[in-house]
Amino acid sequence: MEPVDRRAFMKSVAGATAFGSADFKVAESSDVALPKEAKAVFLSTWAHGKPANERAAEVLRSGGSLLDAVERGINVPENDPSVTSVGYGGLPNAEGVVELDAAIMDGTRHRAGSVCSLHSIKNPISLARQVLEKTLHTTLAGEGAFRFALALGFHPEQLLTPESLKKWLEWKADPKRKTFWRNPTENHDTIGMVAADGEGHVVSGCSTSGLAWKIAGRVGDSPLVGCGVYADDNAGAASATGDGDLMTNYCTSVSIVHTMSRGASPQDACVELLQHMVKTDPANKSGDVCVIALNNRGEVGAASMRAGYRLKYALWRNGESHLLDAIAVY
Ligand code: SD4
Repeated sequence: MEPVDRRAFMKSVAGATAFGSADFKVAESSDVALPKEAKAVFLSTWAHGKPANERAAEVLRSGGSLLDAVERGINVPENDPSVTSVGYGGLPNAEGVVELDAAIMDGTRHRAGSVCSLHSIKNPISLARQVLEKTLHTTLAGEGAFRFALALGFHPEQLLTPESLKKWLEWKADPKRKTFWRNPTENHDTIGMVAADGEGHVVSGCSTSGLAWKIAGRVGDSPLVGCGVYADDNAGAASATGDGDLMTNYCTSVSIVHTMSRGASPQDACVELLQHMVKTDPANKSGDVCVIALNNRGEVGAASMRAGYRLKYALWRNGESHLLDAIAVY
Protein backbone atom coordinates (compact mmCIF):
# COMPACT_ATOMS: atom_id res chain seq x y z
CA MET A 1 0.00 0.00 0.00
CA GLU A 2 1.06 3.61 -0.33
CA PRO A 3 3.02 5.02 2.58
CA VAL A 4 1.19 7.54 4.72
CA ASP A 5 1.91 11.05 3.56
CA ARG A 6 2.42 12.89 6.81
CA ARG A 7 2.47 16.33 5.23
CA ALA A 8 -0.81 15.74 3.44
CA PHE A 9 -2.23 14.42 6.67
CA MET A 10 -1.19 17.50 8.60
CA LYS A 11 -2.74 19.65 5.92
CA SER A 12 -5.99 17.80 6.24
CA VAL A 13 -5.89 18.25 10.02
CA ALA A 14 -5.65 22.01 9.84
CA GLY A 15 -9.13 23.36 10.27
CA ALA A 16 -10.70 19.95 9.89
CA THR A 17 -13.57 19.15 12.16
CA ALA A 18 -13.45 15.38 11.89
CA PHE A 19 -11.57 12.59 10.22
CA GLY A 20 -13.37 10.47 7.72
CA SER A 21 -11.98 7.36 6.15
CA ALA A 22 -10.56 9.34 3.23
CA ASP A 23 -8.30 11.30 5.56
CA PHE A 24 -6.66 8.31 6.93
CA LYS A 25 -4.62 5.28 6.04
CA VAL A 26 -3.06 2.70 8.31
CA ALA A 27 -0.24 0.33 7.67
CA GLU A 28 -1.12 -3.11 6.43
CA SER A 29 0.03 -6.22 8.22
CA SER A 30 2.70 -6.68 5.56
CA ASP A 31 4.50 -3.65 7.05
CA VAL A 32 6.08 -5.93 9.63
CA ALA A 33 9.23 -3.82 9.92
CA LEU A 34 7.27 -0.95 11.47
CA PRO A 35 7.42 -0.65 15.25
CA LYS A 36 4.27 -1.86 16.97
CA GLU A 37 2.94 1.55 17.91
CA ALA A 38 3.55 2.98 14.42
CA LYS A 39 0.59 1.01 13.12
CA ALA A 40 -1.65 1.83 16.06
CA VAL A 41 -4.36 4.47 16.41
CA PHE A 42 -5.65 5.87 19.69
CA LEU A 43 -8.75 8.03 19.78
CA SER A 44 -10.00 9.53 23.05
CA THR A 45 -12.55 12.00 24.33
CA TRP A 46 -11.77 15.54 25.55
CA ALA A 47 -8.48 17.33 26.12
CA HIS A 48 -7.38 14.89 28.81
CA GLY A 49 -7.52 12.24 26.09
CA LYS A 50 -4.31 13.65 24.58
CA PRO A 51 -1.89 12.71 27.39
CA ALA A 52 -3.87 9.49 27.76
CA ASN A 53 -3.27 8.60 24.10
CA GLU A 54 0.40 9.49 24.40
CA ARG A 55 0.79 7.22 27.41
CA ALA A 56 -1.09 4.44 25.61
CA ALA A 57 1.28 4.68 22.64
CA GLU A 58 4.26 4.52 25.01
CA VAL A 59 2.91 1.37 26.63
CA LEU A 60 2.51 -0.28 23.25
CA ARG A 61 6.02 0.82 22.25
CA SER A 62 7.49 -0.75 25.36
CA GLY A 63 5.92 -4.11 24.60
CA GLY A 64 2.50 -3.91 26.23
CA SER A 65 -0.63 -5.25 24.58
CA LEU A 66 -3.38 -3.04 23.14
CA LEU A 67 -5.44 -3.73 26.28
CA ASP A 68 -2.49 -2.70 28.48
CA ALA A 69 -2.14 0.45 26.41
CA VAL A 70 -5.79 1.48 26.75
CA GLU A 71 -5.84 0.66 30.47
CA ARG A 72 -2.66 2.56 31.28
CA GLY A 73 -3.60 5.44 29.01
CA ILE A 74 -6.89 5.86 30.87
CA ASN A 75 -4.98 5.73 34.17
CA VAL A 76 -3.52 9.15 33.27
CA PRO A 77 -6.73 11.22 33.73
CA GLU A 78 -7.81 8.87 36.54
CA ASN A 79 -4.69 9.89 38.49
CA ASP A 80 -4.94 13.59 37.64
CA PRO A 81 -6.81 15.54 40.35
CA SER A 82 -7.36 18.44 37.98
CA VAL A 83 -9.66 16.23 35.88
CA THR A 84 -12.83 16.54 37.93
CA SER A 85 -14.86 13.96 36.06
CA VAL A 86 -12.61 10.90 36.18
CA GLY A 87 -11.00 8.95 39.05
CA TYR A 88 -9.14 10.80 41.82
CA GLY A 89 -10.54 14.32 42.18
CA GLY A 90 -13.78 13.40 40.37
CA LEU A 91 -16.79 15.30 41.69
CA PRO A 92 -18.81 13.22 44.15
CA ASN A 93 -22.42 12.09 44.27
CA ALA A 94 -25.12 13.98 46.20
CA GLU A 95 -23.91 12.42 49.45
CA GLY A 96 -20.34 13.58 48.95
CA VAL A 97 -18.99 10.17 47.94
CA VAL A 98 -16.93 9.73 44.77
CA GLU A 99 -18.50 6.80 42.91
CA LEU A 100 -16.64 5.62 39.85
CA ASP A 101 -17.70 3.65 36.76
CA ALA A 102 -15.39 2.04 34.19
CA ALA A 103 -15.29 -0.66 31.54
CA ILE A 104 -12.85 -2.17 29.09
CA MET A 105 -13.70 -4.42 26.18
CA ASP A 106 -11.42 -6.65 24.13
CA GLY A 107 -12.60 -6.91 20.54
CA THR A 108 -10.67 -10.12 19.94
CA ARG A 109 -12.20 -12.20 22.73
CA HIS A 110 -15.43 -10.22 22.54
CA ARG A 111 -15.33 -9.94 26.31
CA ALA A 112 -15.52 -6.99 28.68
CA GLY A 113 -14.84 -6.30 32.34
CA SER A 114 -16.54 -3.48 34.18
CA VAL A 115 -17.08 -1.94 37.60
CA CYS A 116 -19.69 0.55 38.76
CA SER A 117 -20.58 2.57 41.84
CA LEU A 118 -17.04 1.89 43.04
CA HIS A 119 -15.72 3.99 45.90
CA SER A 120 -12.22 4.54 47.28
CA ILE A 121 -10.32 2.97 44.37
CA LYS A 122 -8.43 5.41 42.20
CA ASN A 123 -8.12 3.34 39.02
CA PRO A 124 -11.46 1.74 38.17
CA ILE A 125 -10.29 0.93 34.62
CA SER A 126 -7.56 -1.29 36.09
CA LEU A 127 -10.10 -3.02 38.31
CA ALA A 128 -12.40 -3.49 35.29
CA ARG A 129 -9.44 -5.10 33.51
CA GLN A 130 -9.05 -7.49 36.45
CA VAL A 131 -12.74 -8.41 36.25
CA LEU A 132 -12.10 -9.27 32.59
CA GLU A 133 -8.90 -11.23 33.19
CA LYS A 134 -9.52 -12.93 36.55
CA THR A 135 -13.24 -13.69 36.74
CA LEU A 136 -16.05 -15.28 34.79
CA HIS A 137 -18.16 -12.18 35.47
CA THR A 138 -18.54 -9.07 33.36
CA THR A 139 -19.62 -6.43 35.90
CA LEU A 140 -19.03 -5.93 39.61
CA ALA A 141 -20.82 -3.17 41.53
CA GLY A 142 -20.51 -1.21 44.76
CA GLU A 143 -19.26 -2.93 47.89
CA GLY A 144 -18.59 -6.20 46.08
CA ALA A 145 -16.42 -4.40 43.55
CA PHE A 146 -14.61 -2.64 46.40
CA ARG A 147 -13.92 -5.91 48.23
CA PHE A 148 -12.75 -7.49 44.96
CA ALA A 149 -10.29 -4.60 44.63
CA LEU A 150 -8.97 -5.17 48.16
CA ALA A 151 -8.61 -8.90 47.51
CA LEU A 152 -6.46 -8.09 44.48
CA GLY A 153 -4.21 -5.73 46.44
CA PHE A 154 -5.65 -2.37 45.30
CA HIS A 155 -5.23 0.23 48.03
CA PRO A 156 -8.26 2.17 49.29
CA GLU A 157 -7.81 5.91 49.08
CA GLN A 158 -9.79 9.06 49.78
CA LEU A 159 -10.75 10.21 46.30
CA LEU A 160 -12.15 13.57 47.36
CA THR A 161 -9.58 16.32 47.00
CA PRO A 162 -9.79 19.59 48.95
CA GLU A 163 -11.07 21.20 45.72
CA SER A 164 -13.79 18.63 45.03
CA LEU A 165 -14.88 18.67 48.68
CA LYS A 166 -15.15 22.47 48.50
CA LYS A 167 -17.28 22.26 45.35
CA TRP A 168 -19.55 19.68 46.95
CA LEU A 169 -19.97 21.81 50.10
CA GLU A 170 -20.84 24.83 47.92
CA TRP A 171 -23.37 22.77 45.96
CA LYS A 172 -24.85 21.41 49.19
CA ALA A 173 -25.16 24.91 50.67
CA ASP A 174 -26.98 26.30 47.62
CA PRO A 175 -30.74 26.20 48.24
CA LYS A 176 -31.31 26.39 44.47
CA ARG A 177 -28.87 23.61 43.67
CA LYS A 178 -29.54 21.35 40.72
CA THR A 179 -30.30 17.76 41.56
CA PHE A 180 -31.20 14.67 39.58
CA TRP A 181 -34.74 14.60 40.80
CA ARG A 182 -35.89 15.40 37.24
CA ASN A 183 -33.65 18.40 36.77
CA PRO A 184 -30.80 18.79 34.39
CA THR A 185 -27.29 19.39 35.65
CA GLU A 186 -23.84 19.73 34.20
CA ASN A 187 -20.31 18.39 34.64
CA HIS A 188 -19.20 15.97 32.04
CA ASP A 189 -15.93 14.77 30.67
CA THR A 190 -15.60 11.04 30.92
CA ILE A 191 -12.59 9.56 29.22
CA GLY A 192 -13.52 7.14 26.49
CA MET A 193 -10.69 5.62 24.45
CA VAL A 194 -10.87 3.39 21.41
CA ALA A 195 -7.77 1.86 19.89
CA ALA A 196 -6.71 -0.22 16.91
CA ASP A 197 -3.34 -1.93 16.57
CA GLY A 198 -3.19 -1.82 12.77
CA GLU A 199 -3.48 -5.59 12.62
CA GLY A 200 -7.23 -5.81 13.02
CA HIS A 201 -7.42 -5.82 16.81
CA VAL A 202 -9.57 -3.21 18.57
CA VAL A 203 -10.22 -2.24 22.20
CA SER A 204 -12.66 0.16 23.86
CA GLY A 205 -12.26 1.63 27.36
CA CYS A 206 -14.12 4.18 29.43
CA SER A 207 -13.71 5.65 32.94
CA THR A 208 -15.70 8.30 34.79
CA SER A 209 -16.87 9.64 38.10
CA GLY A 210 -20.21 10.05 36.33
CA LEU A 211 -22.45 13.05 36.68
CA ALA A 212 -21.58 15.32 39.58
CA TRP A 213 -24.14 15.30 42.40
CA LYS A 214 -25.83 12.18 41.01
CA ILE A 215 -28.17 10.25 43.28
CA ALA A 216 -26.09 7.69 45.21
CA GLY A 217 -26.03 4.35 43.43
CA ARG A 218 -26.75 5.83 40.01
CA VAL A 219 -24.94 3.94 37.25
CA GLY A 220 -24.28 5.77 33.99
CA ASP A 221 -23.63 4.49 30.49
CA SER A 222 -19.85 4.30 30.88
CA PRO A 223 -19.56 0.88 32.60
CA LEU A 224 -22.35 -0.72 30.58
CA VAL A 225 -21.20 -2.98 27.77
CA GLY A 226 -22.72 -1.73 24.52
CA CYS A 227 -23.21 1.78 25.94
CA GLY A 228 -19.94 3.29 27.21
CA VAL A 229 -17.82 0.64 25.48
CA TYR A 230 -18.11 -1.86 22.68
CA ALA A 231 -15.41 -3.58 20.64
CA ASP A 232 -15.53 -6.27 18.01
CA ASP A 233 -12.50 -7.08 15.85
CA ASN A 234 -14.86 -7.94 13.00
CA ALA A 235 -15.90 -4.29 12.74
CA GLY A 236 -14.44 -1.79 15.21
CA ALA A 237 -14.86 -0.08 18.56
CA ALA A 238 -16.86 2.83 19.97
CA SER A 239 -17.25 4.86 23.16
CA ALA A 240 -19.41 7.74 24.36
CA THR A 241 -19.40 10.75 26.65
CA GLY A 242 -22.17 13.03 27.84
CA ASP A 243 -25.52 12.43 29.48
CA GLY A 244 -25.44 8.73 30.28
CA ASP A 245 -29.02 8.73 31.49
CA LEU A 246 -30.03 9.66 27.96
CA MET A 247 -27.46 7.66 26.00
CA THR A 248 -28.02 4.38 27.82
CA ASN A 249 -31.46 4.22 26.21
CA TYR A 250 -29.79 4.06 22.80
CA CYS A 251 -26.99 1.56 23.53
CA THR A 252 -24.76 4.00 21.70
CA SER A 253 -21.51 2.07 21.30
CA VAL A 254 -22.97 -1.22 20.10
CA SER A 255 -25.28 0.64 17.72
CA ILE A 256 -22.31 2.40 16.12
CA VAL A 257 -20.24 -0.78 15.85
CA HIS A 258 -23.16 -2.65 14.27
CA THR A 259 -23.62 0.15 11.75
CA MET A 260 -19.92 -0.09 10.90
CA SER A 261 -20.23 -3.85 10.51
CA ARG A 262 -22.80 -3.19 7.79
CA GLY A 263 -20.16 -1.19 5.89
CA ALA A 264 -20.56 2.38 7.17
CA SER A 265 -17.46 4.45 7.93
CA PRO A 266 -16.90 5.29 11.61
CA GLN A 267 -17.84 8.91 10.92
CA ASP A 268 -21.09 7.99 9.18
CA ALA A 269 -21.92 5.46 11.88
CA CYS A 270 -21.51 8.12 14.60
CA VAL A 271 -23.71 10.60 12.72
CA GLU A 272 -26.34 7.97 11.95
CA LEU A 273 -26.73 7.15 15.63
CA LEU A 274 -27.24 10.80 16.58
CA GLN A 275 -29.76 11.26 13.78
CA HIS A 276 -31.60 8.17 14.95
CA MET A 277 -31.79 9.59 18.46
CA VAL A 278 -33.40 12.75 17.12
CA LYS A 279 -35.76 10.77 14.89
CA THR A 280 -37.10 8.89 17.90
CA ASP A 281 -37.35 12.06 19.99
CA PRO A 282 -36.69 15.56 18.59
CA ALA A 283 -35.97 16.78 22.14
CA ASN A 284 -32.72 14.81 21.96
CA LYS A 285 -31.35 17.57 19.73
CA SER A 286 -30.57 19.47 22.92
CA GLY A 287 -28.99 16.46 24.61
CA ASP A 288 -25.37 16.23 25.73
CA VAL A 289 -24.28 13.40 23.47
CA CYS A 290 -20.83 12.77 21.98
CA VAL A 291 -19.46 9.61 20.43
CA ILE A 292 -16.17 8.34 19.03
CA ALA A 293 -15.47 5.29 16.91
CA LEU A 294 -12.82 3.56 14.84
CA ASN A 295 -12.91 0.54 12.62
CA ASN A 296 -10.52 -2.39 12.49
CA ARG A 297 -8.54 -0.63 9.74
CA GLY A 298 -7.94 2.39 12.00
CA GLU A 299 -10.31 4.82 10.25
CA VAL A 300 -11.85 7.13 12.81
CA GLY A 301 -15.01 9.14 13.47
CA ALA A 302 -16.29 11.53 16.14
CA ALA A 303 -19.51 13.50 16.50
CA SER A 304 -21.41 15.68 18.96
CA MET A 305 -25.14 16.14 18.95
CA ARG A 306 -24.96 19.94 19.10
CA ALA A 307 -22.47 22.79 18.88
CA GLY A 308 -23.26 23.93 22.45
CA TYR A 309 -21.80 20.68 23.73
CA ARG A 310 -19.11 20.02 21.20
CA LEU A 311 -16.67 17.22 21.74
CA LYS A 312 -12.96 17.82 21.64
CA TYR A 313 -11.26 14.58 20.81
CA ALA A 314 -7.66 13.45 20.88
CA LEU A 315 -6.16 11.45 18.05
CA TRP A 316 -2.80 9.71 18.17
CA ARG A 317 -1.38 8.09 15.08
CA ASN A 318 1.95 7.83 13.31
CA GLY A 319 3.72 9.28 16.33
CA GLU A 320 1.66 12.46 16.21
CA SER A 321 -0.79 13.63 18.82
CA HIS A 322 -3.65 15.99 17.98
CA LEU A 323 -6.57 17.62 19.73
CA LEU A 324 -9.49 18.26 17.37
CA ASP A 325 -13.08 19.45 17.31
CA ALA A 326 -15.74 16.92 16.46
CA ILE A 327 -18.54 17.92 14.13
CA ALA A 328 -21.87 18.92 15.63
CA VAL A 329 -24.76 17.21 13.85
CA TYR A 330 -27.39 19.77 15.00
C1 SD4 B 1 -22.28 9.43 32.77
N1 SD4 B 1 -21.56 9.52 30.51
O1 SD4 B 1 -22.03 8.97 33.88
C2 SD4 B 1 -21.13 9.74 31.86
C3 SD4 B 1 -20.67 11.13 32.10
C4 SD4 B 1 -19.86 11.70 31.01
O2 SD4 B 1 -18.77 13.32 29.98
O3 SD4 B 1 -19.60 11.14 30.00
N2 SD4 B 1 -19.42 12.83 31.06
O4 SD4 B 1 -23.42 9.73 32.40
